[in-house]
Amino acid sequence: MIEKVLVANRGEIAVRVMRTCRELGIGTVAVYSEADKEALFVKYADSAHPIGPAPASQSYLAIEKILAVAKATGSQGVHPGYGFLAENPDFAAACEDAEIEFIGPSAQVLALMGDKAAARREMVRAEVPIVPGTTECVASAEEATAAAADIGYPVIVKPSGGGGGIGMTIVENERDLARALDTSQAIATTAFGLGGVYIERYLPHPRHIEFQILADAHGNVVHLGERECSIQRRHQKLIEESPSPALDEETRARMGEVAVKAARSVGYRGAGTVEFLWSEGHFYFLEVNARVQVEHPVTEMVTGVDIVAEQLRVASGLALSLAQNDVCLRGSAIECRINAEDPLNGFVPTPGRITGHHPPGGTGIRVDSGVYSSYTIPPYYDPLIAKLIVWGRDRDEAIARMKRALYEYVITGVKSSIPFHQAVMENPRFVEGELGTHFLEREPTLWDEMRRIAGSGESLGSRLPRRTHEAARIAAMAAVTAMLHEDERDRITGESTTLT
Ligand code: MV4
Repeated sequence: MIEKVLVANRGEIAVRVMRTCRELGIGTVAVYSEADKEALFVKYADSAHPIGPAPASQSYLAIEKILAVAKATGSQGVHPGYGFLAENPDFAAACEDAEIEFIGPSAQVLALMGDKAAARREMVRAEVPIVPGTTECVASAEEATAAAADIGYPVIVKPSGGGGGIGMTIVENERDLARALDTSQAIATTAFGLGGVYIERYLPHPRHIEFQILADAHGNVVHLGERECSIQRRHQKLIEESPSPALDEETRARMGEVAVKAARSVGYRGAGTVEFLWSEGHFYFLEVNARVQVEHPVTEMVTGVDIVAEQLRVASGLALSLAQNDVCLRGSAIECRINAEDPLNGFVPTPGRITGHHPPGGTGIRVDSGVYSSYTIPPYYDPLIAKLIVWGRDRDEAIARMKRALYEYVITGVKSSIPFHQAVMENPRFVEGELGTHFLEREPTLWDEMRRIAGSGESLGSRLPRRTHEAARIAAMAAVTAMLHEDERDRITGESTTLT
């Protein structure tokens, strides 16, 4: 097994990776930006090394700086977490050149999966169903018009060079196609440096269902069931769960086999996710996420498998610790992403000092977080405070437990998305499992429900003594005010004191 790992990431995922390293007796090395000096992951690591200013381009994306620390510390592996360099083929190749294990798939597989049109061609070859559409980028408006006429409107134009919904344009009819093509190509060029776009049939209100897969270098590939991530806002997932309420046992087995086939066909290694859209009883391959994902804990809760531990085994050349027959899905898990943002004010980010952090506990609760009481959330990165994950024997038990956990969760000093999650847990369509990628747009009453919940004082926090930090601040202010008064009196009487 690898004995020392550099974690090329920050926040909760850096802590998450280091936790497994600690259990396995693997040494941990953190790298951090100037904005993260006080972060939990820096304190957690065996050693921590500054790599530059807050902007990610000068720190968490600076390949040479990170590899210099890896070499200097004798790290045998680099774990990239998610985001930043996680799916960057140049970084994987640079690790390989430096003879350091990149904990993820090969540079070649990363490059293939990063090219969405090429990935679609691979899937056609492997007989994996894709959304009907082109498997090459369209070169001209004429080509696009002909393709869209074949596919049938509405269609969606997608950049081939990147995901996350950036530069995607929905087109209702032929009249709007040429302009949509221009728009998508322009955004794709700016965002990804590649202007190529392809066209798919647009599915109006699909469900987002993804399969977790694990693959080793000995030909073993397994899946750990699915996650449903349909509740999202502007392509940011907010709530994820496993299993999906949409799938029966037979469909799950069929899709799982397809996901394994997809991974096997490209020579995948490590942990990955095969994304599908589910619409009207059919599933279609969307893309592969070649990394550990934010929402991986829901899969860990229903399978009992430590996905990061399997990544570390695979990167060390070992076989997976389990075969498909050993995978057993038990109960139901839900994850709420608790962000530092104000859901009642357009979800604006609310970075700042967390004066109090009291996470929930008890049966079936997991909190993955990179914060602590008195920590200041920097404004430079994504505003995730914590992932709250619950497990129950069935979905109803998981929902009841999530409500209980959200009642217990106390975060003071910054606004959080907790009221949003409380409103969703009360929503009749959510409770029925009627999900889709346009869930929020179709539930305009969620905001009234949130206001009601926020105003009702129905939280443990509202019952606890007033914030001790607040009390201390008021006492300090009172003391300073008293001294200022004293100073004023002294000025008048001609004496002097010094404020200390
Ligand atoms: C789609 C789709 C409908 N049909 N593809 C958005 C993020 C990326 N992972 C895939 N996305 C979608 N792909 C087909 N063929 C619907 C979405 C989608 C979406 C698209 C445009 C604007 C908002 C959206 C919100 C959720 C999902």
